[in-house]
Amino acid sequence: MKLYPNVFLITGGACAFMVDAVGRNKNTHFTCFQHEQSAAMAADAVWRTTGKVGVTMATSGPGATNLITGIACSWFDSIPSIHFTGQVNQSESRENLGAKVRQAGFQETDIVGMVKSITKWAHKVESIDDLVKSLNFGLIESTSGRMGPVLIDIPMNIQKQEVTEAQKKQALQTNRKEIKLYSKSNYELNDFFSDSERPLVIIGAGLALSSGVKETQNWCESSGVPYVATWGSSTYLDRSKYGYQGTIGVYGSRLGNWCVQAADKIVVLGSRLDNRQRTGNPKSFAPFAKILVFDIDKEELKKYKKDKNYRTKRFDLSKSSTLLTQSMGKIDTRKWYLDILEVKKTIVSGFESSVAPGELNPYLATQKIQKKFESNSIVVSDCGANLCWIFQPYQPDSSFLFTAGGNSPMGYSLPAAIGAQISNPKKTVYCFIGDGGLQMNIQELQTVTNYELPIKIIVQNNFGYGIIKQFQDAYFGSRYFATGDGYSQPDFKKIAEAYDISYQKITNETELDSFQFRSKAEIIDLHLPPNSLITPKTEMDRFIHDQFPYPNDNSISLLPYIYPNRPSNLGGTSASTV
Ligand SMILES: Cc1ncc(C[n+]2csc(CCOP(=O)(O)OP(=O)(O)O)c2C)c(N)n1
Ligand SMILES: [Mg+2]
Repeated sequence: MKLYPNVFLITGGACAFMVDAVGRNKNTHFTCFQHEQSAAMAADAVWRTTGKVGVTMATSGPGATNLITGIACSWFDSIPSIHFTGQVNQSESRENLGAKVRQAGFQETDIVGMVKSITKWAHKVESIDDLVKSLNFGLIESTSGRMGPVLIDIPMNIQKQEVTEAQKKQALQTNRKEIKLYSKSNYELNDFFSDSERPLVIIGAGLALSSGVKETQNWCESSGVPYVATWGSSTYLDRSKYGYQGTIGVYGSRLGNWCVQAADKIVVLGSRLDNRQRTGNPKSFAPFAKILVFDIDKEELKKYKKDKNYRTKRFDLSKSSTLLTQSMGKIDTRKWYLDILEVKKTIVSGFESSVAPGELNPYLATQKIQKKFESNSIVVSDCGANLCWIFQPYQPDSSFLFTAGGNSPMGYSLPAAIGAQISNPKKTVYCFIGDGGLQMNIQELQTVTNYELPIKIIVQNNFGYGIIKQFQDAYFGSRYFATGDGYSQPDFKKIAEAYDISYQKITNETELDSFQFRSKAEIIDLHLPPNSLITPKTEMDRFIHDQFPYPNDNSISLLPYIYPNRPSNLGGTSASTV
């Protein structure tokens, strides 16, 4: 458990002392961003790509509040990160006045109060002693149990104080207090699956973050239990293995979803099964199955209390070896595999995009570009249709692909790619992003240029907010308010020139086939048809395996089991569509 020694920051009056301290310390460095949001997103990416904890610094008020969207990315995906904000001198603070005024010191803002609900721990330090303790506590808190971000707010007068040698030692102390967590081994999986005909394991990001994927995959392969992944975990898997059946959820694969819907026993390892997985109608999810969920977070498990099909176990998945004590070898899954193979044959390849012949298909474009990746590269994907066009057709290879799955803000992938490139200087980093997303953090192109980061930025340019347009097609009579009507974009060639970044445009198959990545930073402007769609996709009130576009009116009949009515009859209300 280590802090990454390069602090991502924007300076300001209230954090100037600590920025100066980082600059003077020969063991630490800093990188200047153009927006604090980006600094926080980049810090999030540091942990995802190195396992070291990313750090930001920001000034009080607007600097601190700008961090929030990035902090939320770490919070929802359980990623450690530490954020230091400067605060006004204690003597100038509101607390000193004895009155509940909005603000006393210039730019004084209660950032701790604001981020309480998106951090594991947020604390305004009261003294230099408290600061030293907070550093240790914050690091432990961020990286233990269900991990997440921490914020430490430091008044200027405390920043100015000197730390003694003894205190320094204490601050750098890395011995981590083990938090005791439920690691009982008792052949749980074997017992649960022993009377199953169609067992399935769902591998979630929680298992991946706990480094348990490899072991679990081995267990599944040797036990004959097929398995599926969420998007968050899929990149950690060896997706070329026999037992792997694909991703699940609203934007999951047809086969993966079919497996969930047909299984009779499902074990879930570290997935919170949110509405991207189960849709807005959780009852329509795995209607034939008894489901056993393992999770470290007891609040996540409370969700299932009222559903008799679910059993739950609070469990630290970093101890998954104790769970997977031996391969099962008890039940015969040959028939189950035959069913799966049969369905695999029936299912259309999946990327039945709406584009006309000769136009660029966003799915095939991903696969072609992927073939040009350097080995062991890092790939970051953004938000919207472009995210689906990466995750859905992604082929097994040596790259590491990630996105901010839970928060999914437009504009994440550019700063995240910067964080990944700075902390992995020897790797090639590819940043995929929509035309809309690029405009959310476009200022960071200057960071790319300033630090000469050779990031390849591929703009999946469909000239609009594609994912929302598809939603408007389905439910708003194709009225493209604020997605086509009102939306605009600059000429990315001119943008590239302004930021002194190399530029290539790809508008057809020939150009796609022949282009080569250059060695320095570049923008590759991939022109896609504005009407490119996300396929497959589960629409409102449908089962997850019953995805658009509908191969025939009876896609449910793909199942060799008698199936309940569509979920609209199951009493659900919330949509899960965008
Ligand atoms: C910061 C932020 N604002 C708004 C949204 C809602 N939203 C999700 S996707 C999207 C459109 C994205 O457009 P673009 O980046 O061009 O991606 P496309 O769907 O066209 O591939 C919007 C507005 C969001 N996720 N994040
Ligand atoms: Mg777009």
